[in-house]
Amino acid sequence: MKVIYTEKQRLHHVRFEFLNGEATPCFEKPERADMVLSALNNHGGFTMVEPNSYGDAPLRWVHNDDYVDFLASCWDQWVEAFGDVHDASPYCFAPARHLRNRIPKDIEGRLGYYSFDMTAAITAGSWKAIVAATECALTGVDLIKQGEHAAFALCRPPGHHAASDLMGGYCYANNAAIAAESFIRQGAKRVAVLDIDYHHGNGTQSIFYHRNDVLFASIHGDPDYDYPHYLGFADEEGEGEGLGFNLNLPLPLHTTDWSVYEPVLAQALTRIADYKPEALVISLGMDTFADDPISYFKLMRNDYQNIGWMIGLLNITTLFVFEGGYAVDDLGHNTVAVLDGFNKALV
Ligand code: SP5
Ligand code: ZN
Repeated sequence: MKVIYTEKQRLHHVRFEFLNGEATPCFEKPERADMVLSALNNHGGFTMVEPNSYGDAPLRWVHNDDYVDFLASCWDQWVEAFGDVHDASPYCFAPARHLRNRIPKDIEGRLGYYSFDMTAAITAGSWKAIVAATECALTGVDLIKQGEHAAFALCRPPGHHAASDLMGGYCYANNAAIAAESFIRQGAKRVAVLDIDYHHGNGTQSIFYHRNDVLFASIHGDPDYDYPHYLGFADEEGEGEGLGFNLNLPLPLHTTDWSVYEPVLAQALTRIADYKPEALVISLGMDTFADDPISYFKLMRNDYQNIGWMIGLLNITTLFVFEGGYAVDDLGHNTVAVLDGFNKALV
């Protein structure tokens, strides 16, 4: 299987995030990708590929122009105001957007306008890394269009929390949504996105909520009790033409082990098979692992092999897009287990 990765993604390295009432070193860090790369190398059978250049036009397929322009210009505007000592981070937000949707000129006003939380800071190299991550996903789509049955886009920063004009949850550009849209723009009539990150893919859901050409299915911790708190409930089924094409499968935080997870994964895969998509995008979050430092599910190494196997049995061309996962010591092995299980289902 081909793996698309570039060192350019290292340019994004946020120092602190806000967690449990304090500033703490950011869990989403470049070492995460290093662990996956070394596990892929140790395992063998994976071919590393550099991404092609696509520029920022594909971001604009699913994100607003003004939001993309903001991402591109944020760091320079921040440095002008505050220097380059601290990462650019919001302190206020725009819940009154529905009353007055006005974008202020000040950088702090703009940061808050385009954020839904305090865990997506912008650093000197963030914009280059954000574009590079989308390019990894887009290259994966093009490899599949050229005949690969599957590919793995090792993206950083992750993307599934990013909405059309909002960043948050370590996410800025929605790599999986851009990949799905690329399949559509290259002629696919139906694409499915299966999000198995521990956290609900609120960004991806919102991007495709009114559409029936992209089915979104997500298995995640119950948002009544965990992040992203305000979306991800079972009664969110899509709207308008999109009604019936959004499937949320929230699970209890502390009691979800393989025996709970497996039948729900089977349910999601059945829905996807019934939809008959021409391509499948997996938002591959590894934070469902028992030892993840910010999540509560209890999946184990062997379970990841099974997840990959079950996805592989669908026999649909599949792009894996890396999302969360913060237990760095096990992150590589667990990720490889998914891809290895997928490959074993094919033979
Ligand atoms: C890409 C990704 O995995 N982003 C996740 C960001 C989650 N950040 C918020 C974590 C909040 C943890 N608090 C849990 C309290 C449960 N009651
Ligand atoms: Zn997550």
